[in-house]
Amino acid sequence: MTAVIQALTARPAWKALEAHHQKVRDLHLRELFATDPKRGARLTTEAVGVTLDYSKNRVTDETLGLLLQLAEESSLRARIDAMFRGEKINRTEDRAVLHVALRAPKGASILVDGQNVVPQVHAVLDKMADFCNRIRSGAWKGHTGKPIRNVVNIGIGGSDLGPVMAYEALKHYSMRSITFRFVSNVDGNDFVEATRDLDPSETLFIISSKTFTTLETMTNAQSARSWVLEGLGGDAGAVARHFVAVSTDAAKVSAFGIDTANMFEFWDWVGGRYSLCSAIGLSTMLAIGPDGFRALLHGFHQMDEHFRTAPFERNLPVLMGLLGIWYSDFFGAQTVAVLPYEQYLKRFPAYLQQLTMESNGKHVTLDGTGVACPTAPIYWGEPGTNGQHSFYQLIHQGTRLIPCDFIAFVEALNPLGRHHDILMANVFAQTEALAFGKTPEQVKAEGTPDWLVPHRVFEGNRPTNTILAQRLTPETLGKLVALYEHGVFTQGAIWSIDSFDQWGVELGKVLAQRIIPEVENEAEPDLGHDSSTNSLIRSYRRLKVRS
Ligand code: G6Q
Repeated sequence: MTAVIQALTARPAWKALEAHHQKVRDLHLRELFATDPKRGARLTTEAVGVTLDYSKNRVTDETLGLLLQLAEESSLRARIDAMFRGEKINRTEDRAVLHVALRAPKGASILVDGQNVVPQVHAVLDKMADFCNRIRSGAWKGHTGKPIRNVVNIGIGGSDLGPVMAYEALKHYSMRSITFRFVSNVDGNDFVEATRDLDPSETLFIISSKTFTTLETMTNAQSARSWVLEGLGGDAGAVARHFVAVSTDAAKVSAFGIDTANMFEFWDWVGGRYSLCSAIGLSTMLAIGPDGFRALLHGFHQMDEHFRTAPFERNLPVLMGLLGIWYSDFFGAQTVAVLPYEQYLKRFPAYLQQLTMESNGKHVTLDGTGVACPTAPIYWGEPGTNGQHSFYQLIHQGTRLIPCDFIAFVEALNPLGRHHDILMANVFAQTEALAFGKTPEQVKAEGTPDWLVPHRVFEGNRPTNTILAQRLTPETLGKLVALYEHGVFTQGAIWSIDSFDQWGVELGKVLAQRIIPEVENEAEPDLGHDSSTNSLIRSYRRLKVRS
């Protein structure tokens, strides 16, 4: 993509937004709602079964117009088209960014270097489906002839967070006779706790690693190999029945000892944090079955198509992305809280942390110059209503502005007495209270003594989005994840950054390598670090119990 885009702060819409912000920054949501009785309905939009109520945001029609103008001036449309055309928009790694191809229907055509990648995507999906059917039916036998009853995914970062989030989110649809575990941390406690009650003869390990070199994953994979071999009498032939790999690197998979017939491939145009729809989702497919997984992909695809084709003023990811920019760059909001009122989405905020912060936590633009404004805010959150009894205090009455996304579903997956109505009432009550608060007059009218009034006042004017869908299904989950993926894309386009590299993570992958021999070797090493690091290493060497 060669289009030259003006520096962000020089774009006319940016300048206009700065001036506009001065005018509207103190405007209260009470006023905005009082002067427009239809605001709630007017600023609610629905697409592919997902409803976004963004009326409780501190925006006027002029704000929205200027934000949309900013999207145009930032060539968002051209950036979207470039991604879907398979252009190498991940410039620093010279790669296409085609997670959208992973959920394209059979028969679609998306080219990378002149080659249509959709047929290979479906070939791998078919291979995954065949494998999953064999595991789920019990046709696939372990080394001693027993069916698989436990599946352990070993991976980290993008090769873990998507699988674990999706498994938890879709547990309701999962095959309950198989136990699923996820090991990511190089801390041995993770592996030991995940396997302590499992029988190796009934356990399948999925080694998930795009590069098949990641220290944590390879260390855990080696421990898994030893655990299986010890448990099954040391016959190396057991590996073939108890290990499969998901990777882009067949040679490294083979070198580890896994037959490439048991490898599920993906490609360098799939970023780690965007890889849930690739073979990295193998554990998800094992849990919910091939049909469930295809429904998940279909949900993603519907949101992809909405993002690609809908006018920006009705485009859910674009609207959410722009509102995020408004708070982060004009109001100086440093964080965003994501609050799913759905227990199954308990790992969704953690998943979003990687998606948003690894993608847009960047300090330079595509041309290598410093960005002129804050980029990715810090994402965090917990399922409602638990958060209400802890950190919501700060959101309601603290000194920071924290825009919140509330996520809720009309139908309960496990209807139980009054639970779901009570849960939903909390969603509505919280967003109402955050927006409108409670004035000193209202507090006084309740008979509160004067000295206590300030403590009981709620300023309100705390912005929220409410995202509503009918029911948490595989399809809905796909739509929800794609909504955030494309919101991140929108913001990256406006900030003109590369949302698809992760040099900060790459650094972490090499840093420890230098110190490992210094802590492991018998002979006292020559340490060339700073005095703090040298002394920490020496203390550790002195104190550790040598095994
Ligand atoms: C994601 C990142 C990172 C990556 C992990 C695991 O976008 O690149 O989180 O997924 O570092 O990498 P491997 O899959 O190569 O083991």
